Amino acid sequence: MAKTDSSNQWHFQRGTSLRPVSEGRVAQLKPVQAHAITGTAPPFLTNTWHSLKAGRVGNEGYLDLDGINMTREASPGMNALDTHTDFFVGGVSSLNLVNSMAVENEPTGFTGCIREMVVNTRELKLTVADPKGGANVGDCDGTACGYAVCKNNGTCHVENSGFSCSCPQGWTGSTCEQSVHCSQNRCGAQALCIPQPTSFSYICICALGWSGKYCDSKTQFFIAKFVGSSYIKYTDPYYGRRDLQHSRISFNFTTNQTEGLIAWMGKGEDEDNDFLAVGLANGTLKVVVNLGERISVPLMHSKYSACCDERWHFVTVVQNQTCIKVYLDEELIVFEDIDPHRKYTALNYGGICYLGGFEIGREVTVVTTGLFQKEFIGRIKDVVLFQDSKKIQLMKAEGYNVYNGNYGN
Ligand SMILES: [Ca+2]
Repeated sequence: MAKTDSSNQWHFQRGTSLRPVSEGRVAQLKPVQAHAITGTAPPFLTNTWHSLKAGRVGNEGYLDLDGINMTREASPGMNALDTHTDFFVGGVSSLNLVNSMAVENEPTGFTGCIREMVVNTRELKLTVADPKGGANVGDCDGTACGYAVCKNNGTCHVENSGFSCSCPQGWTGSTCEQSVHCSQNRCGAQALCIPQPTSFSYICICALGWSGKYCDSKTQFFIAKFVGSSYIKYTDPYYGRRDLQHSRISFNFTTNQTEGLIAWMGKGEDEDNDFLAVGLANGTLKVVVNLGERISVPLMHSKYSACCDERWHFVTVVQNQTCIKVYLDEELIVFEDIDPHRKYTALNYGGICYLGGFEIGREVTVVTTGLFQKEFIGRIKDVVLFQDSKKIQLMKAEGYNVYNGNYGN
């Protein structure tokens, strides 16, 4: 890919700052998107911003500059890229680190401005506080109107005293960060205000352990009720000593819905993360396990309907390397080897277990890439990880919009 005409090659050299230098080869870009906006460097002397996207789909690498796309096939034999290394932007600590295959001439650092650096879906904050380190980097904009100072499509104006934002309709605050419907809300400190534009009003969504219209009453429970847009994020304190080749999760649930993600063991941060997921799809139990590269297919068993009857059901999922067993109401309903080649055998779930869904604003369909359609509505209790003798303490987790389900509805 590097041996193309000179203009394409320029794109590349700029593109090399997008990926970990230790990987060396351009064609090994991640199988998902990375994009950045660069500008003001020769031969682009126009002081305008340019949009650059680079990535890989299958064995095709692509590069897109201001909407003009260039796609080439990668070298054969590449099927994965480990990007869990340091990311360098604009240059590296030592130019000796740059693999000679990545550039045609001597490597040099980037001169110009870079903003909106997004890797997969996560933006790298190019601020003083966020990166691990850096040198010789200054503020680029030079005015108080830096990149994305005004939120929600507000327009920034430079003022003598700094900046001001003109906010679009429905938004207010000095940086347009607040919905007008929430500008005078009564939600307590343990709550999020969610604007309801259709009713010109708002609702309060309570942090785990709080309840009431304004989230000002403390609550405790052992049965968690998920009402929609609800989630619990539990961090496993014993993760460091777990045997990740033999994992297990069990819980009780009840619902009247036919769709919903019940439990997701895994960080869910990017699509390379391992996970073990349990939920409902079309009214039946669905289990999906990713031990690496998403090579296994979802496991379902339509014979045993577990939904909609509002009765308690007991689920246990056991992973012994690549063998997965699923028990529903103490009956074995799935027993499958998801990868006889044993390419990946450990569930590296990062010590994170989500129940019911993900953080507010992170849609279940997006995070699960369509494996599950929506968040869980119903009740969950008795969650046990591995062979622990105790249930996890729900009240010690992080969560929102989860309420006391101990009694009745
Ligand atoms: Ca793994």
